[in-house]
Amino acid sequence: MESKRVAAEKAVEYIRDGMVVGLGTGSTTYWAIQKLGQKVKSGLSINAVATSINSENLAKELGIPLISISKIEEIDITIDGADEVDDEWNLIKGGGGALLREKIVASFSNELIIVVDESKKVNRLGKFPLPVELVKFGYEVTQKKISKLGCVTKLRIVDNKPFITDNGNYIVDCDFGNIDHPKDLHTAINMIPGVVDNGLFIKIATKVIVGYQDGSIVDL
Ligand code: ABF
Repeated sequence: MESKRVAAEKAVEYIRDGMVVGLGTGSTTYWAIQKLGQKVKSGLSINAVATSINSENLAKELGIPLISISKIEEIDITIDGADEVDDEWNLIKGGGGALLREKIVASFSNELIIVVDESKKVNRLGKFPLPVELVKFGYEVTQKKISKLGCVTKLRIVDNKPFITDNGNYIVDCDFGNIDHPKDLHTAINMIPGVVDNGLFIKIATKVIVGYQDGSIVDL
């Protein structure tokens, strides 16, 4: 927890009065949202856009003002987590099931700060199965087409039933093994009819902050 918290709280140091802030999803970003809540209580004036219902509810609990994404043109800084970060800052995200809204919010953001603990840093993506969001209609065939790209796919099941994203879709977790060409794979997956998006985030992070158990951080 310490390594996640120190990375997340370091990211909050970049937030200034008047900013529109993207709130990511997951247990690392949880600490950033907690810190933002404290700073809002001491007078920081921001408007936040959440990447999931969970993060939205946490922000509401902490009194962080929220604004609908339909009301803004751009986001100053988004703070979000990741499941894997490679040396070129390509990411695997979506372990928390929020990849679609995370990618939309990231695409609105002038800066995307990724906060992770040291376990997320990898030389090559792929140890973590790649989450892919797909519509329910014909998902069995869509899932088969994804597996033909060279992976073992598993429909995400939570509490003995298919996980449903905040957008009403399914998630399949795809084990490709090592992903040597993430950009090409990202394109190939998203070309499959029925796929909404996938958890590969290709070089859109503008900063990566890694936290370590001893409380140290590397702010890349
Ligand atoms: C979220 O952060 C998800 O995309 C990703 O799965 C998660 C990482 O989880 P955690 O911060 O809890 O390790 O953005």
